[in-house]
This record gives sequence, structure tokens and C-alpha cells, in this order.
Amino acid sequence: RTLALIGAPTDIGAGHRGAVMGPEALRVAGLGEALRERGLEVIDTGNLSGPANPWQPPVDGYRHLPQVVAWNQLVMDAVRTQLQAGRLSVLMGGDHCLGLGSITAVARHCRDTGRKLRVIWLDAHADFNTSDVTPSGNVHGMPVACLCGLGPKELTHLGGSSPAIVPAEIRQIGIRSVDQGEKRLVKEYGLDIYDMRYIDEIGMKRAMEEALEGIDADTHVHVSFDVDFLDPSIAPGVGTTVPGGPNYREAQLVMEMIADTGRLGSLDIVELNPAFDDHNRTGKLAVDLVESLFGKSTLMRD
Ligand code: DIR
Ligand code: MN
Ligand code: MN
Ligand code: MN
Repeated sequence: RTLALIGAPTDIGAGHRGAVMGPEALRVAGLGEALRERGLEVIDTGNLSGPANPWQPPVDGYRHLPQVVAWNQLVMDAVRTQLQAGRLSVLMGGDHCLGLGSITAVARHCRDTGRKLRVIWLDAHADFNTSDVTPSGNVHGMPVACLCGLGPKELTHLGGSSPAIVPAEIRQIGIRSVDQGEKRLVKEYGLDIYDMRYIDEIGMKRAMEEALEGIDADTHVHVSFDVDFLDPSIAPGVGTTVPGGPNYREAQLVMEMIADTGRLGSLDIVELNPAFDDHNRTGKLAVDLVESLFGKSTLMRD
């Protein structure tokens, strides 16, 4: 299998500067080499080039909306190009607003090829805010809502039609920070959320079995990996740490169980912020976990 790395160096949707350095930190941590070691052919397509971050306050509930739209268009086109070429796309963000462009392209690819889509959203946050309920105006807190058709037309209709996905196609794992108005929205839309309370009670293995249920040979699995999913004690290199996340072993199990489905078709690695990191420790951990996502295991498995 051939895999394409796509760099999207921007923090346009984030509340802290620094995710703009994410793609290079992943390269420095050896992402490409690690994937080649997994037996994949890896093409690094380089970095997309989009608007700079003007670092402005929100306008009508959104910070940097025109720039967010521009970056997501670039990402959508780049991901679509790679999927159409039969490659597995790996988006190196960049903040999580880019999940919108990436998954819009993936959803379209699935429609075009007659495949089912399952999005596995690994995050501390539900990212289901709207301009009405957002506490920050930061669009990295909104991509799932936009994908489900809730948000400004420029974002909900990025791929032409809306919604790009339906809530039944997404599972969120590791959630432990949902804003007040956002709580009402995720309930209203019926999002399937495996929050930390649930994971504590039933364990990560069973939670993942449930989240992966129904994936079959016709399913395209997309993983959107917000690095703040991980517990801050192992992953300090993100802008918005939330205590009480998955530990190293739980995170490995998540990746290994997704790998076992054999259906991974695309990936986002987002929110890595080297400005908050300790000697790229979080970047290296992300690479370590992605190796497991692509099938690295201690023993030979059948
Ligand atoms: C918060 C933070 N829910 C917001 N969201 C983050 O501003 O909407 N998402 N950090 O990754
Ligand atoms: Mn996120
Ligand atoms: Mn997050
Ligand atoms: Mn595919």
C-alpha cells in the first residue's frame, strides 16, 4: 500500500499558537521512516501553503473564518487527490479545524466508491460547538458539528452538499471536555460518545469493541487523532490539555484494535503543538502510536 503524507502547517482554528509547527515535528520524530518500516511505500507530498494566522478576535462567533475556509479547501483537495490515486492519506496538522476538510474529502470518496464510512474521533473534546454556543470562537472546537451540517454554509457545504457525514458514522473516544451548550447539541444529534467515565467503567477494550462494531470489508475507517486525546502526563505537547485521558497502554490498545480491523483508509494527526512540548516527546509518542495503528505489534499475529 502506498501512503501519502500531507503537511498542513497552520494553527488558524486553535486557541494557542504553535500547531503550525506540527508537520515538521512529526517528520523530525520520524513518521515517514516509521511507516516505511511497516512495509508501506511513503510519499511525503510536502506542506500545503495557505493564509497566515492574523490572530484576531472572533467575528460573529468565529475566529479567522475566511482563513479557516481557505485551509480546509486546500486540505480537502489534497486528501481527495491522494484517495483518488488509491493512496492512504495521512494529514499532518495543524489544528483540528482541518478535520473538516479531510473528512469531507473522505466522505465523498466513500460515496464515489460505494463504501461505508466509519470515523473514529480520538479527542478530549467533542468538537461540536457552533457560533452560538462556542466559548472561544475557535473553529477547532467545531469541525464535527460542521461535518454533521451544523455551522456556517462555507464550512458545512465545503464539499458541495451538506451534511458531509451523519452522526451514525462517527464514534468519539476519550472525551472529557464538553462545553455547556455543546452538551445539549451532542445529545440532540445523538453522537456516539465513549467518554472517559464510560471507559473507566467498562474498560478500553470493550469500549473499542463497541466503537468498531459493524466495520466490514466494505468499510473505510478514518481516524482523526487529536493528540490531546492522550493524558497530559504522557503528551504535554498540545495547546489544550485536559487531565484524565487514556494512558500509554490504553492508547496503544486503541491503535492496535483499529489496526486489527484492517480497514484503515485515512488518518489525521492534529493539534500537536511543539511550543508546549518537551524535546518533541509528544511528537515521538504520536509516531509510536501511529506505528501501532499501522499494525506494529510485539508478537506475530494471525
Ligand atoms: C473548546 C476547546 N471546546 C472550544 N476545544 C478544543 O473552544 O470550543 N478542541 N480544544 O480540540
Ligand atoms: Mn479536536
Ligand atoms: Mn481536543
Ligand atoms: Mn479508500
